[in-house]
Amino acid sequence: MLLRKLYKQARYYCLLCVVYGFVITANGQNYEQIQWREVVAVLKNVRLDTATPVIAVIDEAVNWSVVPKRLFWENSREIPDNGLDDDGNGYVDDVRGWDFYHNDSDITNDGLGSWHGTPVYSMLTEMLYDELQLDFKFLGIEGGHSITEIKRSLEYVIALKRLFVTSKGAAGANILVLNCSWGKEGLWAEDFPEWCALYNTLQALGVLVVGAVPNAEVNVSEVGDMPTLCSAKNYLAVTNENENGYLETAAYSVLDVDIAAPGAGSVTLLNSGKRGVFDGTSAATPYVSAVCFAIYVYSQQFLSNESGSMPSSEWPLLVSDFVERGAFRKLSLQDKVKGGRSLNALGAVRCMLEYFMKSELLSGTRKEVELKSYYPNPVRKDLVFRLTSGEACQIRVVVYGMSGATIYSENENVRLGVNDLSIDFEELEVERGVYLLAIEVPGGKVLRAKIAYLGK
Ligand SMILES: [Ca+2]
Ligand SMILES: [Ca+2]
Ligand SMILES: [Ca+2]
Repeated sequence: MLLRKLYKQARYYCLLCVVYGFVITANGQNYEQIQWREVVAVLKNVRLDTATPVIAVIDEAVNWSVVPKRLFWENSREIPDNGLDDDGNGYVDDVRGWDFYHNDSDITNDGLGSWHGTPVYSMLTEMLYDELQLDFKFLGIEGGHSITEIKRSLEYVIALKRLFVTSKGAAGANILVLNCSWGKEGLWAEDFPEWCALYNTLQALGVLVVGAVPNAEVNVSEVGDMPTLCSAKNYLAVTNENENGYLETAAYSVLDVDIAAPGAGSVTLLNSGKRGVFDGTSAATPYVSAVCFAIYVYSQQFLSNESGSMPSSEWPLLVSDFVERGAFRKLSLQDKVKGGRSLNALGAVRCMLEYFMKSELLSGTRKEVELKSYYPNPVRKDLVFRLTSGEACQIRVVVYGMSGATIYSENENVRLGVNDLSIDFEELEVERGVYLLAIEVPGGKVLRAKIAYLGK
């Protein structure tokens, strides 16, 4: 398996932090960059009464002491540990998925889990269960090493979804999204028509597949990559960007890579049970999968509220359309990804709510600009202040003297996330004294801080 994660040093510090003597430690997933908490605030209170949705994961083993076993789908027609294939699907005792690598029913590697599989499940669990509090199950599958293994694991997903459809929900699994944080480089779609055809079958059954591109600065359209190049409409190829919106040692193509997501600097529960960095395109992919899954689940709810229905094959296209249209369009990605797209969970939800005419759910979710810190205070020369913003926007930074006179006034563009700005008090050529820093932000609010200037 070409697992798409890089071992590398996490950059836990920035230059400013070192200069000013404090350290920022990454401690979670990059929710701010994709506006996930805003999505949670909008969707968490929407009642769901559809059949338990399932997100399938093809990856390495999972550690159930890190990701709870109860979150895993259970095969109701298979009796555990009796050595028999009770449901006659060709797999003996496949109560909780199947391990296509070792060809057995244990997807935990004897309880040990794995360094790649566990954090992929952890990321999805944190987003969908801990944050969104969604009632869902994982279908856990080990596989993805050889092409035969990949095909068999995809066929397993197909069989379970098909059974769910034909039994009208009495058996099988209601699989909506399949996360594949892997792929095979240097291969071409024309050489693997049967492999590519499986994605068309998955689409017919309403399964959206989200997969990783390589952790290398290569153009997948030129060097080959599978299944990225299958060009299946229900397959989203994901690359990895950093907090500045640039690709982070990740593959690209404006023809074949659908979206970037902030895998770089991502922290989640590792196989050890401790929090740590899990990054690369393998981490970028679960962000997109989780957003797609949430969009899919709530879209189905909204449609069923209208007593509407839609052919299965249309669902993956509707969901990916919301995610693609709602994405940020970044200049930094315009030569790297289709449309310069970067995952924006709130943007995707906004598209969904507009489509279902539920935009009123969005009211009050605008994420405001906040003043997080300013230092040093008192100041001799450069005053540095840190703002966070829920969207790219323009602000006005003003410094007033205590008499009310305007000493300094500039418009600044802030980007989504953390912004460090500074003012050189020495250049203002003012007397020692107390000044007021005022930051005018969209919506009419003004953020204020008193600054003591020590003079030259
Ligand atoms: Ca079986
Ligand atoms: Ca059995
Ligand atoms: Ca096993």
